[in-house]
Amino acid sequence: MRIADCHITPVAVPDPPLLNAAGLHAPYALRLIIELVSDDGISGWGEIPGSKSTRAALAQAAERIIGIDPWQLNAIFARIDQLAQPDDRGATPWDNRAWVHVRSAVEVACYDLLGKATGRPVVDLLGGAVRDRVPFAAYLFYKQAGAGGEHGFEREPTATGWMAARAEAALDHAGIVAQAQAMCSHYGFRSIKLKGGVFPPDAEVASILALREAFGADVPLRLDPNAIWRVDTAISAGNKLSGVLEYYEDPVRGQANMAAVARALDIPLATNMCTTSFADLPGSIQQGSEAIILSDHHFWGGFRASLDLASICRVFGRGLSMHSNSHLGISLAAMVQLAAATPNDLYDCDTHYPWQDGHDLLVKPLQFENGSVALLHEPGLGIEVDRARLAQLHQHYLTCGLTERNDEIEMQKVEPGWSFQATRW
Ligand code: GKR
Ligand code: MG
Repeated sequence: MRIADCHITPVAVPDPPLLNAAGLHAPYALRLIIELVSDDGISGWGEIPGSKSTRAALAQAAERIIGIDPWQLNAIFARIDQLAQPDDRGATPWDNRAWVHVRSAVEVACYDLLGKATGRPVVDLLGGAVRDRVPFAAYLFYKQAGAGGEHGFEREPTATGWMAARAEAALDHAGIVAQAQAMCSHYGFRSIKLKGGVFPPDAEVASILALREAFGADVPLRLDPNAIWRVDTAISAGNKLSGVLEYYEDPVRGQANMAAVARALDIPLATNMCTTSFADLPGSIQQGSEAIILSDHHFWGGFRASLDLASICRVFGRGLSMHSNSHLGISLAAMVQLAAATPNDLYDCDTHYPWQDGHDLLVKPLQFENGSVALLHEPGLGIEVDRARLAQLHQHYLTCGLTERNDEIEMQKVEPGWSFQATRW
């Protein structure tokens, strides 16, 4: 079997006006969909974040892998490595590197292809399942009232039963609690993460305390200010949340700062911003900067790299959770196959999927039940892509005018003069 063709389709998916440390989500989240076609006509799919630079890198890689046997992942990665340029994740909450995403897109699509060619689910190609369902956490966001673009996202009844979660956003603890209740009752989530770094720290601490009061001690809570707090701020907020947070995600920037916060608090620290590559791991272990790493196959470079990370976490006694950006069902299916093959105890994984629910490009979108998604046992990722939907989302891409994620610019549209600060409070 050979890779005979590769199609890369940029898509734009409606996204609500979610706030974070870097500003505001645009009305559309950008993703790249890759389809590898084998010489015997089998398609393998992958999905990654969709910036212009990543698209250019993926197009270069695609040319170099035509004609290779998709089983030869080492040879495929060697070809990608010949092209790869050093790149930087940047200071934003999301990861701006192109080449880790390219490796992930190609590897996931190859695994989907190989699974289909052999009649086995990807999880079997990764060593077999250690769990049959993968639990996820509710992912709460403060929202910007009135933003959200022309498609009138707030009016689309795409996730019936939890419109409250999509209603007015404000610094309103009751609103955050209502969002959590709606999301948990619709999807059955049993843990909750609040995206912070938006309002002054005491306000976000108050939101967490309101969630604790509403949900009780049995529902684990997490807060993620995306690294824009100072060490003293993070320690003082952390002291108010001791015994309340399951983990404290990237309260500050950089391993040395994370280590200082970790030493001062009895709450485990987690990261998807300060330890994000294999090169970062020695520093993390030496300094003790975090107890939990949020893996993400999109930016650790694929399934095998994520399983390598999982092994290192087991050796060094680090916990493992899973990070997410706005995504569609191909990514969700890949996350589920990977989590099912990961032999670590896993914290409930992150997913933005509820914010994209109803806009998916799968013929049969994956379903959440009691907060978890069942592992699909069909060949490959177990999914079928709806080509008409794919074409529609590509059409959104062509008309929406976005080619890069830039939450700062979106924020400036509603608050002129607003600027992203790497450390704000
Ligand atoms: O979607 O606004 C967002 C998040 O802040 C995202 O960009 C982060 O990468 O979810 C992420 C996180 O856990 O830091
Ligand atoms: Mg995070």
